[in-house]
Amino acid sequence: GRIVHLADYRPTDFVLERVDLTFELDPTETKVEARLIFHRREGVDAAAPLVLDGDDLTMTSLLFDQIELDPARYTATPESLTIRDLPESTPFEITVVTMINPEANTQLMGLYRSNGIYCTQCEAEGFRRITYFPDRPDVLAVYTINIIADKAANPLLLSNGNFLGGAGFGPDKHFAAWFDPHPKPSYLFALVAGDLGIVEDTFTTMSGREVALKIYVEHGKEPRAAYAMDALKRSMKWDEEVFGREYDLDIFMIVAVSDFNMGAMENKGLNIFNDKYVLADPETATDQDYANIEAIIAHEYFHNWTGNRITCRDWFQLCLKEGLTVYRDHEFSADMRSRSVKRIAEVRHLRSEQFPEDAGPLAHPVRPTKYREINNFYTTTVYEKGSEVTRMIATILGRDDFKKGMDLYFERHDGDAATVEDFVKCFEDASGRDLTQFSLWYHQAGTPQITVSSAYDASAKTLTLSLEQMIPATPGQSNKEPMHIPLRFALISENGSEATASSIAGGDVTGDVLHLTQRAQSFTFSGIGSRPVVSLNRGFSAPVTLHFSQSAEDLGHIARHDSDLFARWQAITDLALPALTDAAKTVRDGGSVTISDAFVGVLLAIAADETLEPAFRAQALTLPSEADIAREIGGNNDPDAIHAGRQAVLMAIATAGTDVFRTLYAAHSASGPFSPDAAGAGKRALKNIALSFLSLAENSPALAAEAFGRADNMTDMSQALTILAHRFPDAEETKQALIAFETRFAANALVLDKWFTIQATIPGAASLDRVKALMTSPHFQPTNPNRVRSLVGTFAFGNATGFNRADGAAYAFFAEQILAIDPRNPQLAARLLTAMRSWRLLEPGRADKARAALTTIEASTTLSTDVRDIVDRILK
Ligand code: BAL
Ligand code: ZN
Repeated sequence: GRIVHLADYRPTDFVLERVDLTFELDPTETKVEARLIFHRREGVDAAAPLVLDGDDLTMTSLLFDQIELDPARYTATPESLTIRDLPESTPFEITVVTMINPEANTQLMGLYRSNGIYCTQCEAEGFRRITYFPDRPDVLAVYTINIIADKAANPLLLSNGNFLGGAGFGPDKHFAAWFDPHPKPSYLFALVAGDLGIVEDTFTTMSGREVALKIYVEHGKEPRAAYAMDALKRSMKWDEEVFGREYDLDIFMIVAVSDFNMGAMENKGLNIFNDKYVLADPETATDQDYANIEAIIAHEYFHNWTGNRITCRDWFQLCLKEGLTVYRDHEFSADMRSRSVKRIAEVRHLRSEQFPEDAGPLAHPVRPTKYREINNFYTTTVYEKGSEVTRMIATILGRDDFKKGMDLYFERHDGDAATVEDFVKCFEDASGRDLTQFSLWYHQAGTPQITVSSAYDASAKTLTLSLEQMIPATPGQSNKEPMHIPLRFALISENGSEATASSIAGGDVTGDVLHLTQRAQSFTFSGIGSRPVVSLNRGFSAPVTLHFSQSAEDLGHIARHDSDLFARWQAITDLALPALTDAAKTVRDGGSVTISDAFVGVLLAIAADETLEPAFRAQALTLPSEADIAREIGGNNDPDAIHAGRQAVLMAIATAGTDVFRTLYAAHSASGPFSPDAAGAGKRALKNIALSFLSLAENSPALAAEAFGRADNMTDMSQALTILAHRFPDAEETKQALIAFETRFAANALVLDKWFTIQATIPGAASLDRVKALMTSPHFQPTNPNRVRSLVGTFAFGNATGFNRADGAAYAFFAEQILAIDPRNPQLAARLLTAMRSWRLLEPGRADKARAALTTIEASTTLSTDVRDIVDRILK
């Protein structure tokens, strides 16, 4: 595919006035008739042809103003339709008929079938697989949709907007008509047809309108949609209260399908979801599943304003809707749950997914300037870093001005296809602040590295904080300008209280936010009576890495006393990381691992502190991951040493803390009635991490086996099974538990995904054979993205020792899988392949083998654009 550049953006030559689509559904021969009314945009050359996008299309008829068009006036290929000699200014109508095969559509883009259900996925460029169209987000039109289908097999016929009516159509068929009054781009089109169960409710909006809410799931699964419905109603209410946004149609529908590339999709009035993010009950869903469902239901709903009412001018602006909507769903979850614990989880995710992306060959700005395949830009940089950039605007402006800026954005751009510049301008206009330098966050890739030192002068009673920012080079960007980095801070006195300066020199400080704007900058705080401990980047106010050599005593002080729980967790992490990197090094050098009593002391004190919420204590006890340690070491990595070192540290903590863990386990084991809320989830998390340490200390599967047998919910059951499988893979108890789990949930594919994942992530070289064996399981379906991700994906992304076995056999296996998946589903294959993006950080032996596997992929002559783009960039 050719490279698309932001600099080449220009509006279309023709304005699309309206769209009428008629679908005659058939599993293999669906007929799509599209009637499109256009007029030439003012000022456009009278000779300019109309060029419509297509992808793999077969056209059977083309009318111009209802009359068959002379073949001399058009050129149709599977990839485009070009029509010449068009009227200079009067509107004209094109009626084009295409034939498509939903059953054969394994890419899951456009119109396809999933478990007998017709459904669509059009973002980013799937609509062109349905009909010829100006398939770009700045072409907004009003759509009328007619659906004709076999009545018995498809009692439900759904599309965007409001239902107009329906009737019988011949002996066996029926039809339904839908009208969406809101102009929208084609990527928000949706159609669903089939036979599904329904869960219904209503929501009364703030202006008193009643909205019908409908969630469609496979028959028999209706009870498992109750939590999603509850999350939807809470989302609707929250968006009214916090952002003043009211829903705008009479009906809001969600459909769960089992074959889906993404998590979910925000089609206007008709969200389509991966069933994994709709279905939940205590027996089958973990606390993490509940949290994900709540967040994703909210995310897609919030898109109705940030994405649909205000959409993107072009795909370079993807963060305009995604970064902002992730920020909104993060805030929603923070309000529904514990804000600090939610923030810790967000930062863990950002560090483990986005930081490696930003530090590797796939690094790109939040607002990229070029792409070869837009599917490959639905990244954690666009989403999660994009959300952090929005959060920083809120931090810099403060709550009131941020709200004014959002209100202005909704008012000024409702109905627009907007840009990042439009968005930022609203905050500048609302606050009077200049955000020019801040905007570099959208344009410069790479995680800023900030070196910090502090000096206290007792006689002058001043504290000087010196900061230096460095933004690493990333592909295509070698020289970076200094950025505007908002750092929340506190100066914590010996007694734990926060010191306030009488004056601050050296830069802009507003409230508790220090604005680092120069490459090197020193801030001097006066009137500080005794040496404080500096707590910096509280709440993770900026997505940066701090290099601040604070002593273990100072970190311990923050860990025990900071009023910001996030900062306490961060201090624990800062104590843990050197212990873990040292342990990896010691293992590699053949030594035996020891860890400091001070660190273990802080950790166990927090574990046992009943004044702290259990979810926070569980987070504190969850040490940095192997990937975190690898990133900290930074290169020449040996995943086996990292794993062994981490295990040794865990064992030392388990041994020292056995009494604490026994007490915690006993205190939180009493199983009251299950409730999926944050408080219940926190208790389960703490109990299960205590179980994990106890199992380690006792070096026995007995406790976990007992917990597995007793579990009355999926969180406890899957945690116990994970401990068994990961710590005692060869124990009889583990074998029994795996069989029991498989047997009990044989009919539930989503639960079996957990069974695949737990086994695919068992550490060690033997896991490759295990994964290969699991691929022959009758439960494994290579055509279903969730199955592939749960087995092959988690092996590649989440099993560092297994995937990076020293002989390179897992890389070779993975390359084969990528080449097998690619012809079926390029998007899935490309996404999986990003698991290899950090291959250059491995020790040379493994890195060579990884390169060899990547080269095998690169050598294929039949790669999709998706995989070609990723493999080329990873190898570059
Ligand atoms: N727009 C793609 C799915 C999502 O981010 O909501
Ligand atoms: Zn989104």
